[in-house]
Amino acid sequence: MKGLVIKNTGSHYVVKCDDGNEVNCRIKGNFRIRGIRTTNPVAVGDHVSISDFAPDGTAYITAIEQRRNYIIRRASNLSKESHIIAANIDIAFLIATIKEPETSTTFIDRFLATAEAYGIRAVVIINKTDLLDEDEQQYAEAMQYLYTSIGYEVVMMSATSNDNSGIDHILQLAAGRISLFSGNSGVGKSTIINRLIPGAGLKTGSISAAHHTGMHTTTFSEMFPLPSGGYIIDTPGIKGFGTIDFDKSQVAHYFPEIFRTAEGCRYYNCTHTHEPGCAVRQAVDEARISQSRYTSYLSILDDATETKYRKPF
Ligand SMILES: Nc1nc2c(ncn2[C@@H]2O[C@H](COP(=O)(O)OP(=O)(O)O)[C@@H](O)[C@H]2O)c(=O)[nH]1
Ligand SMILES: [Mg+2]
Ligand SMILES: [Zn+2]
Repeated sequence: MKGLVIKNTGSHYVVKCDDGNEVNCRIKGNFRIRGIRTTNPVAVGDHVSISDFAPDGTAYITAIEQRRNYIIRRASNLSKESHIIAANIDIAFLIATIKEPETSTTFIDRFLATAEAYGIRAVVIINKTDLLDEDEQQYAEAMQYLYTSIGYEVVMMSATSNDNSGIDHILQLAAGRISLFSGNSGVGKSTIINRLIPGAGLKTGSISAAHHTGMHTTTFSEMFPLPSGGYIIDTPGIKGFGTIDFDKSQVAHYFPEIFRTAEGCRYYNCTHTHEPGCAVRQAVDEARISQSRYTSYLSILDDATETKYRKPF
């Protein structure tokens, strides 16, 4: 029988079978996927085959279909092992806020660059617009303009207001798809999911943030079915995609406007930092590329490794 993994509790998996039943499954100890060192070889979003039931009522996952993509984070800063957060994601929503808390543009840009690297469509949600005074509202609109002009969809909304337009917009984007919700603690992820899925009953509000910052955060993922079809992945304690090791020569590929502009650079391997004839730096000087995006590019470049980045899928 075949099905979709909708929950990962660490020791077992819940598989929604094609016949509609949900089955508790385990994996055999020696179940490994070649090429990945991971703490969990199976993740939510995986399409799997399962065995007949064992006498105790559980079944075993016997095979995983090829993934279109998957997102990982390192199990800990020191570890070479990765944790797969989710597989086969269609769309990634970044929930950002101008205040309470403030989401930095570096955080947004890292998220967007990582989504580009994974080949996952990304949407920016600017939530809590009800809190903004006139200046802050203008700042939010400037952000919306910036990211829209690069090619990203931006939704402005207030999850706690009666206005449904933001929620409706997300519903329309998420229908029939597997969606990931990311963002810093306190930006309103759970509040939004509760409105998308009446009855989801996610806890909201003052956060056990302290519990979510440690290296050893338990990372159980769950997918919630949308009434309109599709699933939303809630990843407690995960701020974004986690760190991926960018290769220095690839970073510019993940900033669409920098990548486009780099065609005009004198040197094909221009890093857009110091080279003469750099079209990117000229565009920053002339404000055709935003300074904040360029700063984010430099900060990712700074962290990136010289070694070749291997696409994890
Ligand atoms: N004023 C305002 N508060 C919001 C909005 N969305 C969420 N909140 C509040 O922000 C706090 C954190 O929300 P929560 O959904 O738990 O954030 P999460 O940590 O991202 O899941 C809660 O007190 C929510 O009621 C909004 O649009 N406007
Ligand atoms: Mg939450
Ligand atoms: Zn350049």
